[in-house]
Amino acid sequence: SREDKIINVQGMTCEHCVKHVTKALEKLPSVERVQVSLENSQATFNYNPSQVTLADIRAVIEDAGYSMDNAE
Ligand code: 9UX
Repeated sequence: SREDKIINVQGMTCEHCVKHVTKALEKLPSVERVQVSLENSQATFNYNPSQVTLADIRAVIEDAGYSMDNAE
Protein backbone atom coordinates (compact mmCIF):
# COMPACT_ATOMS: atom_id res chain seq x y z
CA SER A 1 0.00 0.00 0.00
CA ARG A 2 1.03 3.61 -0.41
CA GLU A 3 2.56 5.66 2.35
CA ASP A 4 3.92 9.13 2.99
CA LYS A 5 7.64 9.53 3.60
CA ILE A 6 9.93 12.32 4.78
CA ILE A 7 13.65 12.14 4.06
CA ASN A 8 16.50 14.50 4.84
CA VAL A 9 18.45 15.65 1.79
CA GLN A 10 21.87 17.22 2.28
CA GLY A 11 23.63 19.44 -0.21
CA MET A 12 20.82 21.59 -1.61
CA THR A 13 21.86 25.23 -1.72
CA CYS A 14 19.45 26.83 -4.19
CA GLU A 15 16.06 26.46 -5.87
CA HIS A 16 17.67 24.74 -8.86
CA CYS A 17 18.85 22.06 -6.47
CA VAL A 18 15.27 21.69 -5.29
CA LYS A 19 14.14 21.10 -8.88
CA HIS A 20 16.90 18.55 -9.50
CA VAL A 21 15.89 16.56 -6.43
CA THR A 22 12.19 16.84 -7.27
CA LYS A 23 12.68 15.56 -10.81
CA ALA A 24 14.94 12.75 -9.66
CA LEU A 25 12.31 11.52 -7.22
CA GLU A 26 9.45 11.88 -9.70
CA LYS A 27 11.18 9.49 -12.12
CA LEU A 28 10.85 6.62 -9.68
CA PRO A 29 7.97 4.15 -9.95
CA SER A 30 4.98 4.99 -7.75
CA VAL A 31 6.49 8.21 -6.32
CA GLU A 32 3.94 11.04 -6.34
CA ARG A 33 3.20 14.33 -4.62
CA VAL A 34 6.88 15.25 -4.26
CA GLN A 35 7.56 18.36 -2.20
CA VAL A 36 11.15 19.43 -1.56
CA SER A 37 12.08 22.08 1.01
CA LEU A 38 15.36 23.92 0.68
CA GLU A 39 14.82 25.60 4.04
CA ASN A 40 14.28 22.30 5.86
CA SER A 41 16.63 20.16 3.73
CA GLN A 42 13.80 17.67 3.38
CA ALA A 43 11.80 15.89 0.73
CA THR A 44 8.31 14.52 1.26
CA PHE A 45 6.44 12.24 -1.09
CA ASN A 46 3.87 9.49 -1.31
CA TYR A 47 5.03 6.12 -2.67
CA ASN A 48 4.48 2.40 -2.69
CA PRO A 49 7.34 0.62 -0.87
CA SER A 50 6.60 -2.57 -2.78
CA GLN A 51 7.51 -0.77 -6.02
CA VAL A 52 10.52 1.29 -4.97
CA THR A 53 12.89 0.89 -2.03
CA LEU A 54 14.59 3.53 0.06
CA ALA A 55 17.86 2.25 -1.41
CA ASP A 56 16.49 3.15 -4.86
CA ILE A 57 15.53 6.57 -3.55
CA ARG A 58 18.97 7.09 -2.05
CA ALA A 59 20.57 6.09 -5.35
CA VAL A 60 18.73 8.70 -7.43
CA ILE A 61 19.40 11.39 -4.82
CA GLU A 62 23.10 10.55 -4.95
CA ASP A 63 23.13 10.36 -8.75
CA ALA A 64 21.70 13.88 -8.76
CA GLY A 65 24.64 15.01 -6.59
CA TYR A 66 23.05 15.15 -3.14
CA SER A 67 22.91 12.84 -0.17
CA MET A 68 20.21 11.36 1.99
CA ASP A 69 20.03 10.24 5.59
CA ASN A 70 17.45 8.98 8.09
CA ALA A 71 16.37 6.22 5.70
CA GLU A 72 14.44 4.27 8.30
MO1 9UX B 1 21.76 24.63 -6.76
MO2 9UX B 1 23.91 23.34 -8.15
O1 9UX B 1 22.48 25.84 -7.74
O2 9UX B 1 24.71 24.11 -9.63
S1 9UX B 1 21.67 23.49 -8.69
S2 9UX B 1 23.93 24.77 -6.28
